Amino acid sequence: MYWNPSIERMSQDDLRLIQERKLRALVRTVYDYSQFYRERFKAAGITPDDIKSLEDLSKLPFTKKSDLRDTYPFGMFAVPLSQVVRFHASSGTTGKPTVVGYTTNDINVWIESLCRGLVSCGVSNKDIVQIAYGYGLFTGGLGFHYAAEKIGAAVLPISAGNTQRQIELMRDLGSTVIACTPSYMLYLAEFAAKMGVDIASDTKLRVGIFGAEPWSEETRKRIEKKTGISAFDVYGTSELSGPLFTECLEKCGLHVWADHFLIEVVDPKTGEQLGEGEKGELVVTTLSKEALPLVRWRTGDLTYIEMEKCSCGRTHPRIMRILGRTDDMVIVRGINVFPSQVEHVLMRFPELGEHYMIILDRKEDGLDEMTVQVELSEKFKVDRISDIIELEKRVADELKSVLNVWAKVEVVNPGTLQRFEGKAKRVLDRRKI
Ligand code: DLL
Repeated sequence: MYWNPSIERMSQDDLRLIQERKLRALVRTVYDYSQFYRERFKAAGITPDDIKSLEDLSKLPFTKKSDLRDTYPFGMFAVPLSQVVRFHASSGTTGKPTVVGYTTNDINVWIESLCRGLVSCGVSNKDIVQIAYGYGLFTGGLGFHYAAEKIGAAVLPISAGNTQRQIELMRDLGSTVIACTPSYMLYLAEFAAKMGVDIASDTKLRVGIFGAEPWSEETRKRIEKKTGISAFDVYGTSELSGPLFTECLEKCGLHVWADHFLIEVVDPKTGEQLGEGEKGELVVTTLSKEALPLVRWRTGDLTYIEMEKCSCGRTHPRIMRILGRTDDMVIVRGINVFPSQVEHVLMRFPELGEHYMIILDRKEDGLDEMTVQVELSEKFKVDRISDIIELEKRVADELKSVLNVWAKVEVVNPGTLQRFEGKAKRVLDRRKI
């Protein structure tokens, strides 16, 4: 099933023509209407006439989060505020907050993109969609809300949190689809079990659309096994609009709607464009956005691109599951460690639960120490403390072989680590405190 079949299955040559036409128009518009971009282009010695085809894309300068912060709140907007109909904002955990704005057309493009995604995950007007992403300044709740309504599904706008109510309403109303962070889904499943509700047999839930934070293939398998649902990945960022790109039923990458977004992957250090299949940082140019158009936006997210037509029939390029962020990589004893690598290892041990925390300390001798706390699985019963010690050693050995750095592993009782309703925070870096 498709939402917009003629576009979703359009030939790649035709998509390319659309992209080239829109890219030329974008460059002209931002040059004419945004002082920020005009100055950037001038500094790079570029005028709109230099951008004729997609091959010219790499001549354009990058934009990044620090640009949005430096020009807070409206310095990168390219329309007068009278044309803005909505704002979203980030909390600004690492500095000044950032504000994003949308025209009516921006909202429509966002909804259109996510409608295509919802339908590609098998969601239809027969579904009841429980939206357990936060509503408000975060884009997850409202993004899913309008798209699910547009396809004619019944929306349950419960937002994140209030976990007992989530389970009760899921059971009583017969929600068939849930949208939330993967870590919140794990918590919901655990909470339901404590209430004596088995999501697989006591509810009608059949599809979950999970994103806003990194998660692994192993976590997908665990969610599906625990709840009996089919779990799909969704990616987006507030600067690009919000949740935008999802997997389809094939589950082999997330479709990026090429009529609205032009993607590249670049070497995070040098900024050099990388080829299809090569891992690097995702860079996105928005082809339709009006209020906050982004030229070569450095997302900070690591992935690779697959151009081949998907077996679902969609021709648009795919990005693979996000492998991590350039800035959530931690350096431990000089070695680069991504939290997603740690999750990947932990989830391979059936004895372990899904909740974990990475703690970084600096010892008196100046050396870094990494501790990985992870819960024992509820199902795994231990009689002797020596079993735990042996398990900790096996996990530490496996982490060492994958990460190349030693981590102290502490297996803790189920239910003891912090749970998250929104984005999970898995790293506590006490070296900086
Ligand atoms: O998280 C938008 C969103 C809402 C996406 C609901 C999916 C579902 P921000 O708060 O601006 O926007 O955070 C964007 O979250 O740069 C990634 O690092 C991370 N992220 C988002 N989706 C995924 C995903 C929303 N599927 C930042 N896998 C991005 C891994 C993700 N990381």
